Amino acid sequence: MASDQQKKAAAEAALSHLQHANIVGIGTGSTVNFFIDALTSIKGSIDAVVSSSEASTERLRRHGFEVRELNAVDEIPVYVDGADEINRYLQMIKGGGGALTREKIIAAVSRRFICIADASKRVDVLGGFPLPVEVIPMARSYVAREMVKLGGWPALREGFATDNGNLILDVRNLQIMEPSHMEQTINNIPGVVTVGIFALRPADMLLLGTDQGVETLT
Ligand code: ABF
Repeated sequence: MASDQQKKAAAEAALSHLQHANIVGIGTGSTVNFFIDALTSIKGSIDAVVSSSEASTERLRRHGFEVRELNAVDEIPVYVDGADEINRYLQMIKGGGGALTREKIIAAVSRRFICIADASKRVDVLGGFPLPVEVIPMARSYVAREMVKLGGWPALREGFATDNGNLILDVRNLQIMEPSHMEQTINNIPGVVTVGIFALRPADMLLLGTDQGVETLT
C-alpha cells in the first residue's frame, strides 16, 4: 500500500478516537491534511478547532471549521498530529513541516495526543530523520556550533521562516539514544525556541497505517 493510502487510512481511523470531543487540536502535514478532510464528515459535532500552523488553519477554514486561538480555550480534549519518526515509546521527531513550536505547545495543552502516521515513520532509534531545531535568527550560528559539539551536522533550512518568524536548523548524524535527555539538553541552549524531539510529552496513541491495515499502539 502506498504511503498516501497508509496516511489516509490512519487519518480516517482517528475519527473513531475523538470520543465526542467538542474542541480538537489539529497538527500539520500531509497526514493531517487527510485527517482535516475526513473531519468534515463529523463537522456538526465539533464546536471549534485549534490549529498548529497557518497552512492547517487555511485548510480548516476552507472546510468551514471555526478556528479558535489557543488562548480562547481552557483545554483541548484531543490533539491529532503526524510525525517524522516515532519509536516504540511513542516519542517522536517532528518539525519536518516547520510547525514544531505550535505543535509542541498544543500537544502540551491537550489531554490526549493521537499520532497518525504511515508505516515508514516507525523506527527503533530516533535520529535518522534530520532533527529540526527552531532558533531565533540572531542565535543561528551559535546554536549550530552547539549542535556540532553534540555530534550533529546542522544545516540551515534555506529560504524558510517559521510562522513565528524564526529559522530552522536541520541536524543530521544524531543517534538519539536518550530522547528525553537530548530534548532537555537542546532546550537549554540559549537561542533555541523548540527542538523537534517530542519525548518529554510523547503521544498517547499511535494509529499506524500499514499494508495489513491500521495498527493501534498505546
Ligand atoms: C507534522 O507532521 C510535522 O511535525 C511532521 O513533520 C509532519 C509529518 O509530515 P507528513 O504527515 O506529511 O509525513 O506534525
